[in-house]
Amino acid sequence: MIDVDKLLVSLKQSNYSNSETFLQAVEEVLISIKPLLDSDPKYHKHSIIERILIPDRMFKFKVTWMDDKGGIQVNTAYRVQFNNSLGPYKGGLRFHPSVSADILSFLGFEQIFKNALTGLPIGGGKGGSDFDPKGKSDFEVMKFCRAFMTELQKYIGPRIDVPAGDIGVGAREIGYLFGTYKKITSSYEGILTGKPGMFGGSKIRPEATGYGLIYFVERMLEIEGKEKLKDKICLISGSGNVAMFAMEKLYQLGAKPVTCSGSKGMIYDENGIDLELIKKIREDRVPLDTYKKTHKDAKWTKIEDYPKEGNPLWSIPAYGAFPCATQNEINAHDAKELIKNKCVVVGEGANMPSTKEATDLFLASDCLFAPAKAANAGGVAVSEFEMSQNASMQTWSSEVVDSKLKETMYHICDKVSNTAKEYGENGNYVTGANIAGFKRVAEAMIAEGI
Ligand code: NDP
Ligand code: 2IT
Repeated sequence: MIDVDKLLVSLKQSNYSNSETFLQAVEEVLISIKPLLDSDPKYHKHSIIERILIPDRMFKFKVTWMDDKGGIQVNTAYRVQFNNSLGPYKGGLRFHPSVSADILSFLGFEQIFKNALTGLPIGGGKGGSDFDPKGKSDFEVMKFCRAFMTELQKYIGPRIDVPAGDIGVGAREIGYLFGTYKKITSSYEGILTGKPGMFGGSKIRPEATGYGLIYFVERMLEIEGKEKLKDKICLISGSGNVAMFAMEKLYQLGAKPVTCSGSKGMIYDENGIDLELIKKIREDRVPLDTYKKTHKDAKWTKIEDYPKEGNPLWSIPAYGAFPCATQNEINAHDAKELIKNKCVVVGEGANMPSTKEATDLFLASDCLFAPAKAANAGGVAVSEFEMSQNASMQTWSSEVVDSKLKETMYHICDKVSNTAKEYGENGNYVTGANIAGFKRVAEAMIAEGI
């Protein structure tokens, strides 16, 4: 039998001792799959846990580029190829100053199980750099992307590893990265997803993570016998790709998102967030508090004015809460506030936005909790649809992609809910997601041998 507690203690004392975020993700998975590990000795016999915790490989490389003033800039970059038992490594690229081996290991590890949950043939990976696109000119971003891809192109390929976007990497960056790959290799291939449409990008890929999140939560509410989102007040954090399209889908369903945020602060607009304005703010790359100029009733709270215990965004009474910014953005205090205010559902758009303590509080409460690796899988699912379209030189319509996305999210939700029931944890979607995702990868690892 696998002694999960002993394993966690030894991991914390091992080479991973400085990988706090990675260990947080590992702990959640290992604790919740205990019922599965105890039910069948084959996972122990094939050393699946020991094997799955170590990435197949991790590249670390230097990116040297020239800024607009002629100064030489240096960044550190990585690609973690975690597990390809189910298909080519697949996962986003993050450009943010906080990027480190620890952060990308956590994201790559989560991605294995998320991708498995989609039921599609994709393995898990992640990459990125500590480069900050904020405040850089388009030309500087292009030069960074050129230098970054000059190295990354050695390791990727349509059947090897297919990166996409994540924080700080959107259509502009993907366009430059794609252009560089093409220039170096002379090959016009689907080596990235989330591409602009003119390079073979799928319809609905920009919308997919946000829309998928809301489809998942819609289904979860139905399964759990709760009221639909129509007419309900919702809280969103973040104001990037995932946040914007989660808000768009909420509006389409008749709900009212009243908050959004960024790294400098948060907006609370009781009348409902003006989504077109947020899109314009993002497009023009201007500060989020620009919103206040035209919306005098809205409240802007600077991050410096947040109370030290937590984020005031989560203290606003609402039916649904959708963290769509970054990891560990909901702490125990925030979770208590949401629970106290009788929030009915928390749907994680970002990757691991709730701390371990916050997750435990949600699971012990009446608040439904849709964990990231299930609820935000819509983005990577449509990325796989993009790979399919590229491989067969086809272009699917928005209607086709959207209906396949919805079907996929409903299917994941049903699978997670049924798996939780099967292992005696009815309503615990964390256990359901971890067991269902792990099982699919483990079966493949056993079948392929060592
Ligand atoms: P974007 O770069 O488009 O937006 C990120 C948003 O989060 C911005 O509003 C940003 O604010 C805010 N943010 C980022 N870091 C911090 C921080 N440390 N503190 C406060 N706010 C922060 O990224 P995405 O929308 O693509 O990604 C958001 C989350 O969703 C991430 O966790 C990502 O891993 C996850 N995700 C993304 C998918 C995708 O398809 N894009 C798929 C699945 C998950 P500001 O602009 O001020 O920095
Ligand atoms: O976290 C994620 O799932 C993503 N950033 C999207 C990955 C992808 O390959 O589309």
